[in-house]
Amino acid sequence: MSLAKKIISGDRRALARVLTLVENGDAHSKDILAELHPYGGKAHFVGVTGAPGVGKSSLVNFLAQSLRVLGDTVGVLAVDPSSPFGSGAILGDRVRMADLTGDDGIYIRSMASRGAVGGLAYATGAAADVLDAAGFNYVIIETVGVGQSGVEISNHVHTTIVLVASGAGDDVQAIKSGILETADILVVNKADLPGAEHVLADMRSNVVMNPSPAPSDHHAKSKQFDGSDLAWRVPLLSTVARSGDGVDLLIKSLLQHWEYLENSAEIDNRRRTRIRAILESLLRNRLYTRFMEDISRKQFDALLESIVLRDIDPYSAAARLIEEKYKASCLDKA
Ligand SMILES: Nc1nc2c(ncn2[C@@H]2O[C@H](COP(=O)(O)OP(=O)(O)O)[C@@H](O)[C@H]2O)c(=O)[nH]1
Ligand SMILES: [Mg+2]
Repeated sequence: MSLAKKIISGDRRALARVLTLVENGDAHSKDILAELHPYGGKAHFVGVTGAPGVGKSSLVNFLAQSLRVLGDTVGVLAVDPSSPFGSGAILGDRVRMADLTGDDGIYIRSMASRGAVGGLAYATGAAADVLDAAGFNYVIIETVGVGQSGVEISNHVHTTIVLVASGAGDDVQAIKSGILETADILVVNKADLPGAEHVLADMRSNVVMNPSPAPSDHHAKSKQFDGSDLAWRVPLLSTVARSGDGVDLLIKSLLQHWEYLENSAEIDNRRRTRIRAILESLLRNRLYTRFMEDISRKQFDALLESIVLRDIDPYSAAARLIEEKYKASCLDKA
């Protein structure tokens, strides 16, 4: 039986093997992903993002457990280079999940950025697809909310949960980095710490007033959907991820968001956005790789040196390389 078939039939060892292949950008993963593709498209992809230390891993663990208790199967990908599952602080969270170890309905995996062809975002997207094809109802991706990656995750999931924490001043940081705008659900974690009320009030006045954009007219019409409640109002929740307080309401919001996505046909938009992001990153990578294969190392290094010596600027150098390459490929054809 092929690895893909094994995964579909529920073989968790095959799943682990393929995720490693995907993570390492192994050449075989391409064929396996192709074989798995027809089986995907059913899972609810959920992104959990926020600054390091806000409690993403803790919350994801409770979320996964609670969904599992409700009868769903859950795959978790932790894309947090600073605190991968299975090492250091996260070990404590794993111990808390002990009652679910050995349960095939829950699967946790940390993703490392090393060697991923097409970058971590691509590897994560592919890994999420594998979990989807494996039949998990939910695929939860925990990502570190700094820089681009936090914003990027919203292109890869159906529901984005943004965490801020009371106490640490993370809220200000998150607002600045533009992450809050990507939220479908906003969570103020560490509600047990002093200052929670202040952060909640701050969030309430800053962001909750802005509903998600309504889905495009095209989809709304094709579904004959009543336009009255097309807009999603981002709920603002508070949690204590250490104890699991508030996770029940978070799950309620998650279910409501899924219902909104399906009723408004926004789910189609999000699926397309996700697939477009994957396709574009693949094309970018393939084209770059092919381009570089045809450039001699010597030529490249010489150009690099010219830029360092300020004989030429990087923009002109790139333009020159591209021009020369296409001239050459036209000559090849002639
Ligand atoms: N007081 C308090 N501490 C929390 C809460 N949630 C998480 N923590 C702690 O905050 C630290 C960082 O949590 P973690 O889940 O690793 O955050 P991540 O970096 O966002 O994944 C850990 O020591 C957690 O035990 C909470 O609701 N209240
Ligand atoms: Mg974490």
